[in-house]
Amino acid sequence: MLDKLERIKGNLQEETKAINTLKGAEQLRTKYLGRKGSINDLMKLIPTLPVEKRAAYGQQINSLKIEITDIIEGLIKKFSSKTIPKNKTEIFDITLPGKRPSIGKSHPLTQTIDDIKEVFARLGFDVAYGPEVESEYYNFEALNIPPDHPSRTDFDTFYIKGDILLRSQTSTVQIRIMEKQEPPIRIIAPGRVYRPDTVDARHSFMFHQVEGLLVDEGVSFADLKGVLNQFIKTYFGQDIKMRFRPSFFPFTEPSAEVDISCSLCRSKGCNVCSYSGWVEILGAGMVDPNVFKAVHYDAEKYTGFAFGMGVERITMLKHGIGDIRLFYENDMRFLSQF
Ligand code: 2U9
Repeated sequence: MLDKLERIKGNLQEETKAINTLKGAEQLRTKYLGRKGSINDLMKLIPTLPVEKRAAYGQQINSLKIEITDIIEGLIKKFSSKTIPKNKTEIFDITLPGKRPSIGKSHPLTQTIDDIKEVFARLGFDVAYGPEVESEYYNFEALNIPPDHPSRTDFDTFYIKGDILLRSQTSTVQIRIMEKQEPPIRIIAPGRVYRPDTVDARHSFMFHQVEGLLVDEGVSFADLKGVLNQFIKTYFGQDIKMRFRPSFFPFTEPSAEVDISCSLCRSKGCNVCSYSGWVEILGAGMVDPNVFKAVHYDAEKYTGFAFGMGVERITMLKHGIGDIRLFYENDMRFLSQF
């Protein structure tokens, strides 16, 4: 009987040398410790022994079982730690929550354009779009910009071929709408514009504008102020102040540059407002009668106002963004903040 125990132990030690996988170790456990395994076979022999020998024999089988268990458990542990990283499916935990797909969001410039559209939609303005490749006529002539104006040189405009160019303002859209429609007109024109500026923290060769135009009988400068005041208060905050400074644009007369009280420092003074408490956000004025002449509107009957703003500029002012290039780099560390 003791021989048998020794033989089983010897066999196990031999077989152990050939085991090099988790599966092999588990097969060994079944063979020696399973229901039909060697240890159970030995147990079954106990009742056949003389009563006085049964206890001692039982103890020897138990000791052998403990020894075999130690050896096999050791093997299982050894190959488990090797197998898991190789075969990841074995550690797949089905109780873990699933991976949430990221939903994405609009670009900050799109958000600003959407906000602007919403304010002006409430004031009755439609949205109009037009081509980015334009002619000199729509970009300059119809807007009363004379042939010798500096903005018409190739330092300030991207010419493609002959009089074909990349539009430098979205006013082209308003001209096209006025050619097709009689007043009343109430539109905003958002879109990309192009100017050959050297790229730096404040300039880009392409940026976005929103321009607005309202034409009807009896429109006054007071209407312009009322509409812009409404926009500024809704977009920047009810406590923000607005001021008009006289200016000149070929397409509006009279013209003004419009400032707001600095929303970043609450007019206390910071480097964004150059410690003046005011920042310029747009240009505006009453449509010049020469522009009406170009689109065959009766300038005696109709008056109108127009305004234009840079989308990047007002987004930077609202959020305190110090570099325009951040908008174009597709860096999620920046974009995901909005
Ligand atoms: C028509 C007639 C007049 C649009 C206007 C401005 C003043 C203006 C600048 C703001 C910052 C351009 O992006 S910017 O550099 N725009 O100052 N724009 S009035 O006037 C028009 C538009 C259309 C038919």
